Amino acid sequence: MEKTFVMLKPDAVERNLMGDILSRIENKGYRIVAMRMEVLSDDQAKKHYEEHVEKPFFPELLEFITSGRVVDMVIEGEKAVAGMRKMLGATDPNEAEAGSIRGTFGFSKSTNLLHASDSLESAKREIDLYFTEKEIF
Ligand code: FUP
Repeated sequence: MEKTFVMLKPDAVERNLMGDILSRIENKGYRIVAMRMEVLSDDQAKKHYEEHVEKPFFPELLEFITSGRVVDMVIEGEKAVAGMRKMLGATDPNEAEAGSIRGTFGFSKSTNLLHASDSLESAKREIDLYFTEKEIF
């Protein structure tokens, strides 16, 4: 069993896609072991996206990710890290597979609905950023 970190971004919440995305995750057989809605501070967003802080698109990313409610989640399941990335689809929704979440609902590379950890190491780091050990049993 693996745990991975998933975040519904402000566009997903704003567009009322939470239920649809959560049911896809549950229907896949994954367990949502922790979940919280919040508005990220600039500080939290910089920690989350530390690998992108120097990138040219970072100011736009920071503005977007702090612009509204997000939903932080820990998802558990067999091979859940790679499985969730597959369900997300490519970063650019125009290149994402048609059946993926981004391929189905997304239309912009910068507002692409959700985040999921890209490796077991990132999953551990990101879960630790958002949840305590006690919350993710
Ligand atoms: P992903 O892991 O698919 O979420 O994508 P990345 O880690 O490469 O990028 C993180 C976020 O930065 C993306 F969700 C959207 C944003 N981004 C841009 O806005 N422009 C880019 O050219 C690349 C990424």
